[in-house]
Formats: sequence, C-alpha cells, structure tokens
Amino acid sequence: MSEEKSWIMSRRFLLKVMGGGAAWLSLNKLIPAWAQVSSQAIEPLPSFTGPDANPYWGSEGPFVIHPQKLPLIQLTDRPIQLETPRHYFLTPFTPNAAFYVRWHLDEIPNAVSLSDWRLFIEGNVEKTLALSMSELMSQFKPVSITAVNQCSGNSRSRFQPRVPGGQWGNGAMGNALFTGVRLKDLMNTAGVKTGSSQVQFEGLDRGRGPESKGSHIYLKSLGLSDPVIGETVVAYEMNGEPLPMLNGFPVRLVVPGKFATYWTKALTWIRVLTEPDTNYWMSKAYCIPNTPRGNTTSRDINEGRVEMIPIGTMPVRSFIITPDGSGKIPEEMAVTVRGIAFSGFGRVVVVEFSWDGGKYWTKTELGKDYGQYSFRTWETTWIPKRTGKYVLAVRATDEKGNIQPDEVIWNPGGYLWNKIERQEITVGAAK
Ligand SMILES: Nc1nc2c(c(=O)[nH]1)N[C@H]1C(S)=C(S)[C@@H](COP(=O)(O)O)O[C@H]1N2
Ligand SMILES: [Mo]
Repeated sequence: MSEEKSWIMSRRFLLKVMGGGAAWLSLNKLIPAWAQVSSQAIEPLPSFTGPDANPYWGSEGPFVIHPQKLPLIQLTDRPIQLETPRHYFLTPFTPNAAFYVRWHLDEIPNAVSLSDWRLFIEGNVEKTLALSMSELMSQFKPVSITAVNQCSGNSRSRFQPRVPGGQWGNGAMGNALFTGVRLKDLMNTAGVKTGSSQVQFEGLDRGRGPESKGSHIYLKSLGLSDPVIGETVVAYEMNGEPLPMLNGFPVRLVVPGKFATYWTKALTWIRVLTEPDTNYWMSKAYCIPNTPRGNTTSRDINEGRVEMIPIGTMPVRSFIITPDGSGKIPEEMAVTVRGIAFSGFGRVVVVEFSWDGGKYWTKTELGKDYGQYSFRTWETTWIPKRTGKYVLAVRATDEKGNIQPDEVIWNPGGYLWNKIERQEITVGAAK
C-alpha cells in the first residue's frame, strides 16, 4: 500500500469511528507526526470521480454477513450501516439480500410478532386505527410501485473538505418493486380533521441518538400539501417478498422520488399533526442549504448566512457499472458499457456516454422503463481504437430537463452529490 493510501485509509477510518459532530479539521492533531508522511499527504483527497476513482466506487469497509443478507460492505456496526457492492447495480432491481442498510439508532427490531403488531393511524383524526397485518392486506387495495431508495448521504466520501457522517461510496442506493397500500387510503379511512399540517412517521427502533435530547426516536414528517403524499405507499412487500428485517419488516414507507430519510422502516405509528414537526430529525439532521444544488461553503455556514431547509427530492444521477477498471480491455474489441440512471424529478430520458473524459458525448440505449421512480438501465457499445488509458464518463438528463453537472458541491451534511461519474480503464494490445 502506498504511503498516501495508508494515510487516506487511516483518515477515512477515523471519520468512521468518530461518528457525527467531530470536526474533520481537528483530525490533523490526532495523527502522529510519523504518520504525516509528506506534504502531499495532507493535501485534500483527490476528487473520487477522477481517474483514480476505481478503488473507491464503493466505500472500503470489510464485507460482513447479517441475517437475510449477502456479504455487504460494513460502514459501521452500531448502528448498522451496510453498503451494496457495485456489481449488484447491473440489473434494474436490487436483490433484497444485497440491498444497502442504514439505521440511526442501535436498538433495532430483530423480530416482530405479527400477532401482536398493529399499525396505528392516530393524532388529529376522526377515528384512530389500529390495523393488524391481515387487515392492512385485506381491507385496502394493494398497489405496487418501483422506486429508488437512496440515502441522502450517498457518495458523501467525495466531499472536500470531508464532512462527518457515514463515508458512503456510491452504493447507498437500491431499486425495488414495493407493494402495499396507499398512505392516502389509510388517512382517508381514519379521517384527517381540519387544522392538520403534517403527517409524522415512527418506527420501532430506539436508541441514544446523536443528541440525547429528542433524538432517541427516529421521527420524520411530510407536509399534507406535498403532492408526494398522494404517491406514498405503506409497503409490506419488496421485490415480491416480505421486507428483510434490516430493511424495515413488517412495513416501511415508500416516498417515491424523495431521499430515503423519509422512508420510515418498521413503520408502526402514523400521526397526523396540527403543527410543523420540529423534532431533531426534521430541524437539525437532514437539512440542506436553500441554495442552487444545496451548495455552500463552511464560511457561509459559520457566519450564519445560510438558510437550512429539510432535504427533499433526489437530483438526477447516473453510474457506470461495467467495465469497472479492474482488468485491461483488448484493443479493437467491442465493449458493452453498462450502468443505471435515475432522478426523483421525473423519468430519465437521455443517458450519454463519453470515452474521452466528457468532451464528446454519444447517446446510449436505455433499458426497459419500470416507471419514473425506477432505476433505468443503459448500455452502449464502444470499440477502443488504440491502446492506452481512457476516462469513461456518463451523464443523465431527466424529463424536466435536469442534466448532471460537472461541478462539485459542498454542504455540511454531505448531501445531494450528483456530479458526473468517471471511470478510468486501460486498453491493452490484443496480440
Ligand atoms: N425506523 C427507521 N427508518 C429509517 C431510518 C432509521 O434510522 N429508522 N433511516 C432512514 C434512512 S436515513 C435511510 S438512508 C433509509 C435506509 O433504508 P434501508 O436500510 O432499507 O436501505 O431508511 C430510512 N428509514
Ligand atoms: Mo440516509
């Protein structure tokens, strides 16, 4: 391992073990002098979308196996955070066993007895409901939707300067077919009373939380006037099977197009509120600058010049899955370049590919359309004409005309990364 790499790893490791709150800058003081190998080493890490990005497509933790799960990349074990390895994104649907996992609190449900479990719809309603799983499944019309679940902090490890929080690579996302009942149907049955403003969601998990006061329950809310309320599903099935425990068994919220922070797992209480929810998870965590792309500087933050608002819709993104740079490609051989794209704002309509780092772009072929909130696969054939290094790039555009930018962003939460992705590969002589 190069000296620079070992430095990177130790700093990444520290960011992981420190958890939230600690300022990344103070890390320099924690690193003994002998570890500060060269002036080069204390320069910012490279942009992870650059030519050396290959080892860092995903994060670099150990592979671990949890119940109902394949080996996944571990970011932290308390709370459990697992990242999906790159090759699972070759298909539009992410297998349940490979689906990434993110919890905030360490007391998570390991078993739920469906004979005791009830889903409550309460608060400012005409009639409180307490529904068993069989009532939920039989008394309400089932609906299915394919939707991308992406953590707000997906790709956080790309931020410069680094920000605290799980140092995700690109694998804190997944796409699944969710089946369940409409949130609207449940609310209509309970009867939302006038004077209601938001609806709050609570799961079964508990714990200390990052701030003792009020953060021991993970509470998230949506505004009743948000159009997404009409599309939100209380899902009891994922890809045709019960949800894995770690992904929210027995039911979870599916909020199409919005970041996964709103997708409450092990959902048990749905509460109609008369006041805006100002709990820790709405007003402190998961807030972004109210600026274009959520971009700001630490200086503007420190000087109190930035209005922070709750995070919402996922910006357009696309990824190269193969080739992944792990092997040489023979010159003149046709290569199928494959990947996925999605946007929370609308259908992906164009995915463009570049083999010269993003100067010249060609359109790729899009795979089957599973609805506007799904991953859309893309592929293209490319015949490298000469040996050497190439930088592949991919860029998606959605039906609202949003196109991926090539500029980095920065915000203190490490949210909303959607810069154009690049992959370096080597083409070698075929004879
Ligand atoms: N009950 C509960 N639901 C939750 C969370 C949580 O900590 N507790 N985390 C949210 C966040 S921030 C993410 S990224 C997603 C992760 O979903 P997954 O673990 O199924 O991939 O769950 C969301 N729902
Ligand atoms: Mo998240």
